[in-house]
Amino acid sequence: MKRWMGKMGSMVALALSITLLGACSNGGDAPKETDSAGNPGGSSAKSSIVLGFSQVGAESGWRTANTKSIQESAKEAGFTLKFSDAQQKQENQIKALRSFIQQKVDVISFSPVVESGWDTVLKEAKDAGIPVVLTDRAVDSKDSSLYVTFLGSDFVEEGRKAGQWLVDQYKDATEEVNIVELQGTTGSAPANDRMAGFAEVIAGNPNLKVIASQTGDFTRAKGKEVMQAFLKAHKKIDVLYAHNDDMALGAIQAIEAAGLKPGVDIKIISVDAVKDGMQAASEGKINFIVECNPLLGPQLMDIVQSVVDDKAVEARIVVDETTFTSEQAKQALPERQY
Ligand code: GZL
Repeated sequence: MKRWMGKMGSMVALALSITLLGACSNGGDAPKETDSAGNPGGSSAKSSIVLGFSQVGAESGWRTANTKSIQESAKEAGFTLKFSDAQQKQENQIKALRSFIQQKVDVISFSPVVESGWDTVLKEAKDAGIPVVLTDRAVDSKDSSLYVTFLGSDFVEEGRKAGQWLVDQYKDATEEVNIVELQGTTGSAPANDRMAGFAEVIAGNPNLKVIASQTGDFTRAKGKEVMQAFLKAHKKIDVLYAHNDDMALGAIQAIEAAGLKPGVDIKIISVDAVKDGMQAASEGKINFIVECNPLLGPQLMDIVQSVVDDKAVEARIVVDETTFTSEQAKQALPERQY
C-alpha cells in the first residue's frame, strides 16, 4: 500500500520545483488539451478534482476504447479532466506532464508510450507535490516513490497465454513450426513483455521457432506492411503472433492479398480482443485472442479520489482479463463493450 507525501512536505517541495521548472521547461507549445467531453482547452473552472491525463495517442482500437473509458469516467466522477494526446511521441508526453505541473493539477496520470526516460519529469512532479498514477503501461524507473500505483494488465502473462495456446496446438508436431511475430511499439512495456512471456512458454517445444520478429508499432498500416515483407522473405510461415489486433488485421489483408487463408494457411494469435479483432476471430481468421482490457476509467477515477483523500492505494493493480478461441469469440461478440 502507498500514500502520497503530506501537504506540508509538498509545500516546501513546491517552492523548490518552481525554481527547477524555470530551468528545465523547454518552452514550446504544450500539446492541445481537451476536457472530459473532448472539448479543446480543458475546462478552467476549478470546480472539482483536476486530473491531468497524457494519453499515448490514437493508434489502435484498444487506445480509442481506453480514451473513451477515461473521458466518460472522469465526467461521471465530476472531475475536471485535462486530456492530452501525445501522437505516440514521448517528448509530447513529457511536455504535457510539465504543463500539468505548471497548472498545479491535483493528480497526474498517464500511459507511458515507452518504458524508459521518465525519471526527470516524474521527479519534477514529486517535487511539486503532485501525485502520479500510471495506467496501462509501466515505466522502468528504479524509484517507485515517483508514482503512487500502476493500474494495468500483466503483459508477460498475456504473452504466456498466447504461447501456451500454441504449445497446446502443436504438442504432437514432428516438423518445425515457423512463427513470425509483429511486435508492438519498440521500447513499450506491452511489446517487451508480450514478447518475453511468449518466448518463455514456447521454449518448451523445440519445434516452435520464431523465424522473424519486427515492430508494427501497434498499427494496421504497419502490420500490413511488415507482414507483406515477411511473406516475401519466408516461403513457409505457419503462425503469426501479433501483439495487438490492429496489426493482426493489417496482416490479414496482406495474407489474403497473397492468396492465402488467414486462420487456415497461417494460424493467427492476437492480443486485445477489440470488436474488429473479435469479429475476425468469429470468422476463423484469427484463431486465438488474449484479452487486454482497455476499460480502465472507473478504476482510475477511484484511485484518483483515494489519492486526493490521502487514502492508501495498492502499489500495483492488475486488471482482470480472459482469452477467446474463434468459437468463444463468436459467442461473446454480441456482448462486447469495445
Ligand atoms: C496495452 C496497450 C497496447 C494495446 C495496443 O495495454 O498499451 O497499446 O495492446 C495499444 O492495441 O496500441
